[in-house]
Order: sequence, then C-alpha cells, then structure tokens
Amino acid sequence: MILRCGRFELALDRPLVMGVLNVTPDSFSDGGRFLDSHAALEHAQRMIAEGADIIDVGAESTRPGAEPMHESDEMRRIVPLIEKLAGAGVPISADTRKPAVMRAAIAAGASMINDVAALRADGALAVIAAAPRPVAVCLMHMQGEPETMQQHVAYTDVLAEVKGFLAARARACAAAGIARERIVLDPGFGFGKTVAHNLALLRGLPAIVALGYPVLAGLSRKSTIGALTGREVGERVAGSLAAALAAVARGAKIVRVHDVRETVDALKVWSAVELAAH
Ligand code: 9MG
Repeated sequence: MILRCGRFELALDRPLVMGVLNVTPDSFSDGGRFLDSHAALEHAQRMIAEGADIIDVGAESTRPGAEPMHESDEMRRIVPLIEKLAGAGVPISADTRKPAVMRAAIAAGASMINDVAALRADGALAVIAAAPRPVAVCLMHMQGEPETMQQHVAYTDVLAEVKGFLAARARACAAAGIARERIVLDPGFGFGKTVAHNLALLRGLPAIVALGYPVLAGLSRKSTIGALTGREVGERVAGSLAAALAAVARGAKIVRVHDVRETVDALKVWSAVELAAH
C-alpha cells in the first residue's frame, strides 16, 4: 500500500509518524508554545530530526469548546510556515477545514490536507480534486462541531456509524475524481466521543482498516489518555505511546503524535518484533 502525498510517495510497509505542530494560542496539549514562527520552525525541524515522516501544521484549535478561527487569521499563521517548511524533506500537512486555506496551503507547498470535517465544507472536495499536485487528504470523523461536540454525544453503534461515515466520505472523494491512493481515513478519537466510544473505536479499528484505506490514529495526549491514567496533559507520554502501539497493532498506518522521539523509538521496537518476519 502506498500513499500519494504531493511530490512524495509514502510506502506504508511500516507505521508512519505524523508530528503535530500547533500554532494556535490555546492548543490543549502544548499551550500554544509554538505561536512564534521561529519557535515553530525549530520545533518542526526537531521533529524531523527525531524521525517524523510527516509534519501536520494547524492554527485553528479543534479541541473541545474551541471557537472557529477567522479564515484570514488562519492563513496568516500557517501559510508562511508551510512555505518555509515545504523544502524540509518530508511532506507537510495542513490541518484545516476551510477550502480557501486548503487552496493557499497547497499553493505554499503542502503535500497533504488534514481535514477534521472530512471535506464536508462547500467547495472543499473541488479544491482537492483541482489541486495542481496529487495532495493526500485525511478524512476524519467528527460528531458535531468542536465548540459543542462533547456536550451532546450520542451513537447507537459508534463503530458502525464511524465506519459508515468514512466509507461515504471516501465515495464522495471518488465521485469528485480524487484517486484512492490519496485518501487516509481517521476515526477521530475524542471528536464527539466519550472514553468508552474511543475505546470501542480503538478495539474495533480493524473494521475501519478493512475499508482498504490507510488509517490514521490520533490519541496523543488526549483526554481519554488523561482519564485512563489520571495524568495531566504534559505527563501523558507513556499513555500516548501505549495507545499508538494499540492502534498500529490493529492496522493503523499513521499515528499523529506530539512526542515524536519517543513514538519513533516505540515503533522501531514494535516493528522489529512484528514486521521483521514478513
Ligand atoms: C487536528 N487534529 C487533532 N486531533 C486529530 C486527530 O485525532 N486526527 C486528525 N486527523 N487530526 C486531528
């Protein structure tokens, strides 16, 4: 299995690490430490040196309770950063829900769009279909909107509903002319889900993997890890590593993480045990 990611072609014969670069003032997990663009660049370069395969740059917070950000503010924060990182040697992903920001990010050199709204915004599918390069797209499941998503969480069968949604969004991409080698699916841990829902999705991940697309899992430092360990955000590395390994053991091909060095080491050991014989 390969992922077409702009000018990159990523082999998915081992799990890949996507390093998180938040340039938002209120990111729940790094407290907006990388608002300053020099610090953000340094952090990205550190994550690449530590072995990150992809860097995901985002400005709009999507943590529970977060309000939407104005399009021009979002562009101002991420586009210059993507321009500076585009030659860094790994694909740069733009974490955005807005079609105009997607278009600007691609023009600035982004190789992937990470959309927590799975290209449901008006015009989003068209932007990806018309991109000048075959940028990859991560289609994530989210129930509700970040501002209120943890207030009214309701599923009859969370795994079946998330799987059905992701299959439908992949079909929408196919209908828009987006090749399947450009698509990544993501159950959206923590996005309109309780701890029990997140655990059910993690246990049931093979059912989503069975759709035939690479699956991305993002559990790093999330509140589910806090609930299971009793740890504050900055102390969730060990819990996040266990969650990442549980995800790749169930077929996830990409893990989205804050702690790149630790995750790369954990995956090296996991891969040596699990993949060497194949
Ligand atoms: C932006 N963002 C925050 N959490 C995420 C997750 O779990 N997956 C993806 N694709 N993006 C996320």
